[in-house]
Amino acid sequence: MAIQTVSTAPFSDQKPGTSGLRKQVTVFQKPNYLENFVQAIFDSLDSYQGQTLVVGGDGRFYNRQAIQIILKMAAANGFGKALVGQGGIFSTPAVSCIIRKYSAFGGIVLSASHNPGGPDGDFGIKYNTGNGGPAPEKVTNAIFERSKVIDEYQILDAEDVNLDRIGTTTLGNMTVEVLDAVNDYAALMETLFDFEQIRQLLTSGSFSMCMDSLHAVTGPYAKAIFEGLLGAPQGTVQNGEPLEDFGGGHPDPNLVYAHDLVKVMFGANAPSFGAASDGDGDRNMIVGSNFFVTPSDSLAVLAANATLVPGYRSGIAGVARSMPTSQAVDRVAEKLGIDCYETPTGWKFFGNLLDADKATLCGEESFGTGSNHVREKDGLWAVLFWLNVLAVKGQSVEDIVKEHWATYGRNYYSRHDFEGVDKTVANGLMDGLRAQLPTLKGKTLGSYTVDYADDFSYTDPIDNSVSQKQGIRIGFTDGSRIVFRLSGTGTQGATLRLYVESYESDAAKHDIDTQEALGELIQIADQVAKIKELTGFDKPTVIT
Ligand code: VG1
Ligand code: CO
Repeated sequence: MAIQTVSTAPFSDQKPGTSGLRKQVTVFQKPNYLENFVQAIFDSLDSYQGQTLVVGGDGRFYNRQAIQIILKMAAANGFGKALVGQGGIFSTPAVSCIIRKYSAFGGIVLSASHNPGGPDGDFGIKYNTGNGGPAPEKVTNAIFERSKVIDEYQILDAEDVNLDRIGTTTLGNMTVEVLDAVNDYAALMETLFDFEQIRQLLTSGSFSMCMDSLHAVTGPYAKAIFEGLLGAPQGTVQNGEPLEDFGGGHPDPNLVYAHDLVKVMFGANAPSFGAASDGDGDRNMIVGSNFFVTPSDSLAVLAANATLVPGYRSGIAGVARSMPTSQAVDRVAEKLGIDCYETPTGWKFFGNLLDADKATLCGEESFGTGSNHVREKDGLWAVLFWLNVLAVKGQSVEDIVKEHWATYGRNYYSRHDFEGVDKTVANGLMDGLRAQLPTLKGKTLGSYTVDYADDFSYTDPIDNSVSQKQGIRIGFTDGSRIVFRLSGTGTQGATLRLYVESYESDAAKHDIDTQEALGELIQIADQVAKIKELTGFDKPTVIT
């Protein structure tokens, strides 16, 4: 088996976005495209010779081929060992768990998360560091710089590895160990949650649950944990077979794309509890009987109830949320007397806070919640957390959330996505907003007065790195906010995200329809940014 050095020419478009490099499958299939990026990753790392690399993906189309290439390149570049999930499968939180458990040097995650898959869909790749978390910007910038000048890569000329058989083989001088994809992750969950109490709830006969894996990676994890370890009836997990194209759907757990779950949970005789997760298993959607829990509220409820759960019994050190996430969790932190951090969008910004034990729970409005148990957001962890809280409190999802609002007040919150906007138009819209920023403060817009208007900039409190232009915020004197940003995970055109939030302390006003409660702010956002006029969209593509 010989190491081959292959000449190549750089691609100019390998800049990682919010979460790694995401492109259409057809782009990744171009000769040398994947190889260049993988070599750029390795070239940006120091001292990994003889060390361990974790490799796994969400099972989407091109996953297996990509893993074979990465393994042969890792062997040629001098890694000592690779840990791979059986069938090439690992959920994103499972990769994080495995990196940490086996003290690996780092890992490569293959996924485009919530983006559709299949030959005409998307593919993605990202590098995670030794703490198990997505590489920070310092590293992703170095990878991008390297990708712009790369002229050769190294790959082993060898047979493909059998990814389906658990056990150890060799590839040149590198050992390849194929691991059961679920076991280590499930074992970690058992250390955090009261499985016995959850089992009693799920087998009591008075509680029912529906988990929708959207034909994506959590199927085998959810079946093993809920139907296996926790005794829930067969069929609790729906759409539980991971498919290379996710059955043609968007593996995105929201009210639009998780339509099968929505039908069950908002239909007659709805189960007590419903949940869904995304392509790579790091997102979660929580629903009660006829009741949707916003991810921002979910984070706040988990923080408020953390000590009911064994893994967090002794309290949480702090919380962190991405900037566009609602401020519901801030109120919980205030009451608990702990710090609340506000970071840019993307899980990579939570890593330092988690490592330094400044934050224990983190969350994003985009259906991502997690804790210091790994360094990724974790869909099934959030589902188990909710089940554990439900088992202890013996209340319905709706009662828990309404009680939470009565205690802390309600942050009405919604995100409007405008998908497939022309890139130039979207950039023009953001530039137009930026140009207005200096003049907005003190202005009256409808019944609101602008308190501040800026382009969010974040200084990491641990390493002092600065990230600028992370979203335009317009805050009003009563605490309401509108936020605009462009997505960094899409692969075609641009997606404009509008985030709208207002606060209501009066419990008598907690039952208003969200779009109605935010109606005036939504109108103001459209006027200020000229969304309809510039994009030609008369309504958002997705409202959550
Ligand atoms: C979106 C979400 C962001 C999330 C990211 C990755 O990014 O808004 O909160 O961290 O996806 O999620 P953007 O740039 O499109 O808004 V996932 O599940 O890829 O890993
Ligand atoms: Co994801």
